[in-house]
Amino acid sequence: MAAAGLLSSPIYAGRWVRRRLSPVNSANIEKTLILVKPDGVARGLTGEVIGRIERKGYAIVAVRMLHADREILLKHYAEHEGKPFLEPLIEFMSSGPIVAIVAQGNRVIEGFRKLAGVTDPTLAEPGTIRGDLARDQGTKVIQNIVHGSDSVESATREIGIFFPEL
Ligand code: DAT
Ligand code: MG
Repeated sequence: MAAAGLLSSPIYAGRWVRRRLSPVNSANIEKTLILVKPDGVARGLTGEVIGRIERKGYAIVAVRMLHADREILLKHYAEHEGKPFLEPLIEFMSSGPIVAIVAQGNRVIEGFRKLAGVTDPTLAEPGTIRGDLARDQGTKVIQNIVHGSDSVESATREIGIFFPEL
């Protein structure tokens, strides 16, 4: 078949479209760890956060309320070892109960990070959890309502910390 004929063949075009859209349109079911932080729980925003996850279409597959201790938080935030905000972060995260959630869906890791908005709530877009519900408190650590895993590796590791039975 001549090159032009090959390109216009539906089979070839179908392959090209599938390759161009990958991985966006290919099945990529993931799980992510979400935490409603002590500020979110104290303000009664747990239901709001879960509602936004569900309304987006992700499935909630596990939920647990706990008061995290230093040991579990040092494990969870191991990537931030040595950073100046680690101590205030651990103090804040252990200051009250948190709600740990596992959500599942196609590309949920990236999708929940978009729902959450960027780290700094002053800069997070309106429409996001952090942009709508949090603001700069002038504290040493940024208080921003939620945590969401940032990669498949982090998600697997973090789910193992909060839900060892899964
Ligand atoms: P994210 O939660 O958006 O993934 P991160 O993993 O970089 O952000 O940091 C973990 C948390 O630590 C973050 O939600 C808020 C706090 N934090 C991050 N950077 C900070 C900074 N420069 N000063 C104070 N707190 C910070
Ligand atoms: Mg992070």
